Amino acid sequence: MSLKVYIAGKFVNKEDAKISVYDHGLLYGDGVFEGIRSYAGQVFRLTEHVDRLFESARAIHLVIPMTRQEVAQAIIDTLAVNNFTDAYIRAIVTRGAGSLGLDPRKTTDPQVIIITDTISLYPEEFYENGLAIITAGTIRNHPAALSPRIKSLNYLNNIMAKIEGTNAGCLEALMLNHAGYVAECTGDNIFIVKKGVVHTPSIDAGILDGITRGAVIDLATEKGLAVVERTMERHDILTADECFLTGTAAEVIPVTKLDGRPIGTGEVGPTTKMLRGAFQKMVRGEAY
Ligand code: PXG
Repeated sequence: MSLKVYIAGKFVNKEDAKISVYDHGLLYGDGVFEGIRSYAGQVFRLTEHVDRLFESARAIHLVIPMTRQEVAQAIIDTLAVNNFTDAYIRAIVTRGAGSLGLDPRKTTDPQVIIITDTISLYPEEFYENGLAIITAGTIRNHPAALSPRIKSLNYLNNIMAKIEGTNAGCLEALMLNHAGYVAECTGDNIFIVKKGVVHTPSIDAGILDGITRGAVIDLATEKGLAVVERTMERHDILTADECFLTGTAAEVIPVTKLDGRPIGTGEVGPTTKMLRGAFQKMVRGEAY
């Protein structure tokens, strides 16, 4: 049976899920999206993802032609028609088809698309041994140009940094902000552990307000750890005891090397292991 995609209020076979070549989502990257997971039949933090989708849309002056409840229900229905319990969900809202010009007023019918598929994770060895990452020369978008808080269809900033990582043989790359401080990775937020305290860049560093980031801050706090959101320098990572990334696809993944230099002992640390284990239980609704 073919995978079903939600588009224009209907479920259609994957091969038939198509939008106009005049859609400004394609022509200009004019639109927003979300990457979401479901575990054991439950969508993880669905309300937060739907809220962020609507906030991203609001920030780009795009009116989603559905209510939050309708979008949430469409996500649940898309999982159900595909019989998925553990899946990756991509919700997309485009500006809609228009003329060959930037003006969003010349577009009609924003497209709401929901794709669910199986998730491809980082290979298991990286969860055991940690990722090696590099610092990309490409800095994160200046918040006054395109706020990194918007999950927009224009990911070129991150893609340029991702290419730098790939060329250096790394699966992720660290991005600094316009002021030279640590921002985030191309598709993940970053944390360090130093002397038992968890540190992560604050949202005003110009980063995506990651939903996994929020969940891990809650989790660490519940486990009695102090969590500090602050301005961070690359120096802080190079001198940390532990480092890890958080993201919908990655969950909690250790980083053991930055720019060829081992972080801490160069092995996955105990706090990272504990948080990863607790996160995996939490998302499945198990006691952690
Ligand atoms: N920073 C950026 C720039 C992201 O794109 C995160 C942090 C983590 O946020 P969440 O809310 O997921 O904890 C992201 C999310 C992909 C992919 O296909 C990337 C993301 C989400 C889903 C899929 O690489 N990035």
